[in-house]
Amino acid sequence: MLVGHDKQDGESTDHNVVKKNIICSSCDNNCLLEAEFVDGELKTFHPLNGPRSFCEKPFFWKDYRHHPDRILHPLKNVGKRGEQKWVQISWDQALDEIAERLQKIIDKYGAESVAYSTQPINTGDDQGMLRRFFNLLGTPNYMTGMNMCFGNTIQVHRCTYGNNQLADYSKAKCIVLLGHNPHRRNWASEANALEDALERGAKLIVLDPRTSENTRRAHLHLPLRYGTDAAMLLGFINIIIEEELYDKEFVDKYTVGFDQLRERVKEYPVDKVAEITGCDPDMIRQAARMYATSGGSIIPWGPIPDMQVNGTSAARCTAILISICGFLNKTEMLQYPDPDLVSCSVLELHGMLPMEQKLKQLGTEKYPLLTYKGYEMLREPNKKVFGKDWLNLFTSFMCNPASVFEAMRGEGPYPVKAFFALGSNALMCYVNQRGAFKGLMNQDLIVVQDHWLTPTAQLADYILPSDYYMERPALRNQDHSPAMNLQQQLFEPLGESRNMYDLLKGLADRMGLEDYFPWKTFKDVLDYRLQKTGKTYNDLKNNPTVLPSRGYDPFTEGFATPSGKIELYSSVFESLGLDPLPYYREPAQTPISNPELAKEYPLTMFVGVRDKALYLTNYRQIEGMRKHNPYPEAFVHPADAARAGVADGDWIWVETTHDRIMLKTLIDAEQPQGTIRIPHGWWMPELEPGLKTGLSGAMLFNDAMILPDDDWNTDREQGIPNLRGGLLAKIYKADQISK
Ligand SMILES: Nc1nc2c(c(=O)[nH]1)N[C@H]1C(S)=C(S)[C@@H](COP(=O)(O)OP(=O)(O)OC[C@H]3O[C@@H](n4cnc5c(=O)[nH]c(N)nc54)[C@H](O)[C@@H]3O)O[C@H]1N2
Ligand SMILES: Nc1nc2c(c(=O)[nH]1)N[C@H]1C(S)=C(S)[C@@H](COP(=O)(O)OP(=O)(O)OC[C@H]3O[C@@H](n4cnc5c(=O)[nH]c(N)nc54)[C@H](O)[C@@H]3O)O[C@H]1N2
Ligand code: SF4
Ligand SMILES: [Mo]
Repeated sequence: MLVGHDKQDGESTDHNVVKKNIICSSCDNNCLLEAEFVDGELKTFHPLNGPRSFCEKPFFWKDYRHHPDRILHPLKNVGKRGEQKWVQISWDQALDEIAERLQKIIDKYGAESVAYSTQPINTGDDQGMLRRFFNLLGTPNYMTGMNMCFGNTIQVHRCTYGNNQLADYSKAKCIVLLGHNPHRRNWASEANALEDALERGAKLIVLDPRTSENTRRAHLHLPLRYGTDAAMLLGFINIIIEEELYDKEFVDKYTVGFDQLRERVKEYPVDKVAEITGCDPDMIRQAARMYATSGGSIIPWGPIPDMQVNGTSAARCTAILISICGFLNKTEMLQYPDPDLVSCSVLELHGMLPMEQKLKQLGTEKYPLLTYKGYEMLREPNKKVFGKDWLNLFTSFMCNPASVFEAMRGEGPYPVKAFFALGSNALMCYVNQRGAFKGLMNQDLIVVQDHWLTPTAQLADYILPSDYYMERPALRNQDHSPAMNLQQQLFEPLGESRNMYDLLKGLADRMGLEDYFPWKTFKDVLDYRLQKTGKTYNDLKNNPTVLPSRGYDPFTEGFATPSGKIELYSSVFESLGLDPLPYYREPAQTPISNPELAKEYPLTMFVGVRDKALYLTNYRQIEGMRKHNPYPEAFVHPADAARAGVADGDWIWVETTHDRIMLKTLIDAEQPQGTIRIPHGWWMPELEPGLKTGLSGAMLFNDAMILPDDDWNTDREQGIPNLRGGLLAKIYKADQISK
């Protein structure tokens, strides 16, 4: 499409300029960008979200797409597991062999012996096809690292008001950031929305133990102790109720359980909260008042309170604050599935997975909330309000990853013997990495689809090459949000790389499931999803965003909860034997709960502060990105460094009661004394692959090595591992031997 002729300095240059919209998937913020081609070459990107800038990551597309390490052909390991004896084979051979081996495993151990891990936002883009395939195969054992990131919060939102809710920065008069720290190189479009809100005069409250870009400009900065967010929010609720700052009419009309809530939060008077969090009581009062009385506040979702032992309670507290202050559907928008689209949940065919198999989902007994079982009471309300059975809000109906790795090691109720990591660096994106490693080593079949020989891929039997996001069309709409974004395909897939749909269809065709995969290409699936609109993907692809034709008004149509109201006291939690109200409990490993241990392990750990130039476990092979974050860095306060005898730039061991990893010291006076920052996602692709190098350093550097998956370190309700506070560590120079 010719959109215009550039004119420069009055001269006609007659360049052919073509613009195509994409959903940036260089991270999971998914900024909408316009890719500009000049004379057939991709030259630059422009933001479509507004005039502000975005981050540099998409500009590395060429280095990424054409990187010599990118896997462009199917590979088979003909040696022992982890031996790296790779031979190139055809897609047909790979699919034939995988299908045959998979069938043998199912015949011997049952379909539930197959587990799969993915990343639903920016890698798979599977449009319901991934879970469709595995549901038809008969296994309930789906998992994703996103359960630690948003997935578990959505589950809490749905139990409280029936669906996920998202903050609307454009309407906010006051913004509360729970640690969460958007800036230009960390979720740029959210950072832009924050910037706009602040320019309009919105107030900013930041709860963060350390100083950051956002604490510096906050109207109130509460430097709370790591891992105490739930206590702080219980304190806020108590103050707001005590001082009658809540919206009484709203509470009376739309909520249930207010009296029980009032009684519960009385257990969190401000002085007690000040003691738990280490913050000034007057500042806590001021923050609670500012939040409740602004006329429209938001608490944008961030993953910081998600990954704490009180993670579910913290998420419950935010949902309760939003509700009792009457901000729901004013500044905090309740989401719903687009009624005009064939829903992902429908495509997933959860109904085809027999109930008997659903109940075999690993972790169901211990952590039912995220599983099929946890949905029991929500099923009818979802049918009634949204007209959908088995409505998957992002990571719903998921097993517990720790239980899967256990079963992979042969320690579960039944064995897991086949594992698929499709767009997931599964070894590194959960916790207890050594346990995950042992589980992977005990598999009969591992299939990975990725761009790189990741540490997970190094353990595979088959690696299948994936297309890059700019090499495929996309229609981004999942059932937790009605907005639909579209992406145009910029390039053809390189080499033999293929879309995940082709892989799934290839297996389905070989395993007697071909009738359920009638679409020839991925684009046909997108057309199928759009069929109710009377439009095709091609008709719509020039629009970056298409909004649904109608909305949803919970106040007249009801909330998709068992009571039809906002459940401050959760009946779903109660039915599952969980505390229906939020609470705070001190984690097992803090200087308060275990002062003896703290003598030997004096530092409180938190995993966080994302590396600005990198994204999770990715990009370490891209030189232009890596040069800004060359090493995994531990931030250490000068006094703690002096006590441990380490200097800036020293390699150190960081040891917990679980294991130890090696990091480089970055002495940082802004890191609170007695605490240490652990980065996530570190391996070094420049190291040889294989067991000798600990899978290119993953077993030496990655945070998941020192994080246990034991019950004492997980959230009680959803089994989410704790990464923020509540774990103690000691450090020593890497050339010293631990006692
Ligand atoms: N460049 C880049 N950007 C990214 C990513 C990346 O890898 N690289 N990853 C993306 C992903 S997947 C996510 S989930 C987001 C995460 O991004 P954010 O939500 O911004 O999280 P972090 O940057 O890890 O940490 C933010 C702040 O939380 C504070 N914090 C740590 N523990 C606690 C605590 O217990 N309580 C409170 N209140 N604060 C605490 C830290 O001190 C830190 O200043 O970033 C996204 N953006
Ligand atoms: N220990 C620990 N675990 C964590 C976290 C942590 O801080 N510590 N953070 C959590 C958070 S916030 C999140 S969001 C999750 C993220 O979990 P994941 O999203 O699973 O993490 P990534 O490391 O991005 O892994 C994605 C993999 O997909 C590959 N990939 C990229 N694009 C494509 C594609 O188009 N197709 C295919 N097939 N593959 C592709 C990448 O190379 C990479 O290997 O992890 C969570 N897990
Ligand atoms: S923040 Fe950067 S990498 Fe992430 S989606 Fe936006 S432009 Fe892409
Ligand atoms: Mo995340």
